[in-house]
Amino acid sequence: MQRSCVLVKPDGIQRGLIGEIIARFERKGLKLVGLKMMQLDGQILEKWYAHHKDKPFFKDLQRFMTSLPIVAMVWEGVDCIAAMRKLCGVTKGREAEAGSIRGDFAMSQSNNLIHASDSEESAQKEISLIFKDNEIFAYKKDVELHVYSQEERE
Ligand code: 3AN
Repeated sequence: MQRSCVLVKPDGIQRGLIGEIIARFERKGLKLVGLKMMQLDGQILEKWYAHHKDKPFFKDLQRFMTSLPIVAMVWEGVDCIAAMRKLCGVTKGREAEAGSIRGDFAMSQSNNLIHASDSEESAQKEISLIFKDNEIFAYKKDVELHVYSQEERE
């Protein structure tokens, strides 16, 4: 199964949306396999957003993401990365589809509540920046018998 690394960003925590966001992923049928609260530092951020390092908004992004705690999670499911991105909505909150997390709760392009990995490569990089191997849990969840067909589970 595929894994995605998700952050509830500082604005998501300040706005009391941790539970709402987790509930949406749980209801979808995704499996939570790692969870921690932490404060990111500049070093992690530079690696995390290496592709944005030269963008004009990078300094503000770095300040925003390291200013307050975040909640980091690893979720698992079939084609989890694309499914998560749909649930999050597009980057600019005020243009995000109604029904998505950003579409329902965000207006901003920078304060957009949540991060979700955009490819398998970034998911692997992001997970390894934040989680140790023993902080990711492999366990059975019986509801997956109903969430997926047998073919999809294999
Ligand atoms: P997404 O989070 O939807 O994958 P990315 O990877 O393009 O979007 O951007 C990463 C983060 O950088 C966004 N979540 C947002 O906080 C910030 N960001 C992206 N584009 C802008 C922009 N034009 N102005 C300010 N902040 C931005």
